[in-house]
Amino acid sequence: MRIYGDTRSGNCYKLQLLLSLLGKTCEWVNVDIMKGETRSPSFLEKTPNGKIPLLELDDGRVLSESNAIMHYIASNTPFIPSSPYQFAQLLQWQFFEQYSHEPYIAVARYINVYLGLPDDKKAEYASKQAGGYRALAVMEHQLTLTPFLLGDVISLADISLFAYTHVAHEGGFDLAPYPAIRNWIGLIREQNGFIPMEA
Ligand SMILES: N[C@@H](CCC(=O)N[C@@H](CS)C(=O)NCC(=O)O)C(=O)O
Repeated sequence: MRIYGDTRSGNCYKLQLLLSLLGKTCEWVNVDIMKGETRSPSFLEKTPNGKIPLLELDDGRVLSESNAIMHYIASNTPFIPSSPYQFAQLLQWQFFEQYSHEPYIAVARYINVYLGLPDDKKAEYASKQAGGYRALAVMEHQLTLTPFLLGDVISLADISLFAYTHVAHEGGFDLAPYPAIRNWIGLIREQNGFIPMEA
């Protein structure tokens, strides 16, 4: 099993963090998105959508989409709740992450960290702030009620949302007004097997 990824990408870090929390390892193949390596013919042959992370199994089958890959890696572990309601809540947070959080916070971070906030991207960067803060408010609401997103126990929902939330400042987001989120970030950092995102 191998993962094609970029260590600065939150979507890829989700998998590195999950594997480490589970005490598992996996071959890592570095893909440089800034050099266009996700658009090379050989990579597109593996995955026509041309995105990382990509999981490749030993028999050649592949899986894309970070949150789907997490379900494969964590199957039959406590990171996926067995109750149907809690399982649906897990999906709820992962769909929220992809539609209401990542497109704002991760994209603002990409414009700043990867592209260096060029003048022609400043308007797009600014346009991401309101949506990002809306997503943070939704998380803050839940995390004032429960220590983790699904309740008392860490799950894939927390890993999916931790990836870009803990580096939200790199997209211009100030976490100071979100004490419950900051507490939750601390709880995740205290988990056995936690590894930081590579700079
Ligand atoms: N929804 C996808 C998003 C994947 C994604 O946007 N990956 C970015 C890096 S974080 C990428 O591959 N960008 C390069 C490209 O689009 O060519 C997931 O969760 O895996």
